[in-house]
Amino acid sequence: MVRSRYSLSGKTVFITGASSGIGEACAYAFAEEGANLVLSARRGDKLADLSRNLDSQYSNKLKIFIGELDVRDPRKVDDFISSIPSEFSPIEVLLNNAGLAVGADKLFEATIDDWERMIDTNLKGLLYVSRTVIPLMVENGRGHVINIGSIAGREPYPGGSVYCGTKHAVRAISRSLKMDLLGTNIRVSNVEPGAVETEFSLVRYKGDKEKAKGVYEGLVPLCAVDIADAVLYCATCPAHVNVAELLVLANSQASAYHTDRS
Ligand code: NDP
Ligand code: 8X3
Repeated sequence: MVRSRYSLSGKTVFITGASSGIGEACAYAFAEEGANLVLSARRGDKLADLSRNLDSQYSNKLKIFIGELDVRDPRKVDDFISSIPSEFSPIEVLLNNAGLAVGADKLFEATIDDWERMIDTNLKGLLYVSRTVIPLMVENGRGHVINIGSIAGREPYPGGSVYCGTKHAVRAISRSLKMDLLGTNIRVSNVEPGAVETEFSLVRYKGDKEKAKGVYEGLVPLCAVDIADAVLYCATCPAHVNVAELLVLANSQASAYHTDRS
């Protein structure tokens, strides 16, 4: 038997944090499916490059709307979503991907500013975007919310108290949201990557390239495309299937604490 796939051709996918890493890889993956794209992040120059590359790769056949959006500001989230041209309606897939870790300090030594950046982005930002987009999906009777969680949402590790806390919250929110949406056709998936080599560690270590490189030393980590594959799998399952949670680790990683660096 061949797996039937949910078609995304001509449907709209809205990605937060599309300017690099997993979000960017997902933009390419959804483009390959023929989806139209709404791409947001704070770095507009990166989005413009991405949009140009997609236009040239797909000969301007896809509709792409890009816009700068800092998900930490609820008013900007509302304004951004109101500014999406009507030709992109309805939004079929919302990929809540924007997120970051800042620092890896012990809880009692970390700075409040680092905590606030993580909580405001990973947790509150995801909530603001979801609160604005999901009513449109409910009205339309269809949709799929895909949240990027993390192995850190299952296993806390030292130096990760607040980052792990935000990703545990994303997991809980994903599960509650699905309960809230029972009776609609809307799906909710929580995709939970292990170590993926992106700009993530460079951001976490505030531009320290050596420290960032050290995270992946000796490992064969995941790359962003591996997670885009997992996201696409969730989004293309037949409409009666909801992949609720998907933990994806590199073959060299068994848990947050067990990695093969040989
Ligand atoms: P990157 O740093 O490469 O990408 C993060 C993306 O989030 C960027 O596009 C960035 O865009 C965006 N972003 C950050 N802050 C904001 C904000 N306030 N508003 C809007 N966009 C924002 O890292 P990844 O691709 O690895 O991270 C993507 C997601 O995957 C995150 O949620 C992360 O927690 C999660 N994850 C990553 C893992 C990893 O090992 N890499 C493992 C598990 C989960 P810009 O700076 O332009 O705003
Ligand atoms: C990122 C993965 O384990 O570095 O969410 O926190 S980890």
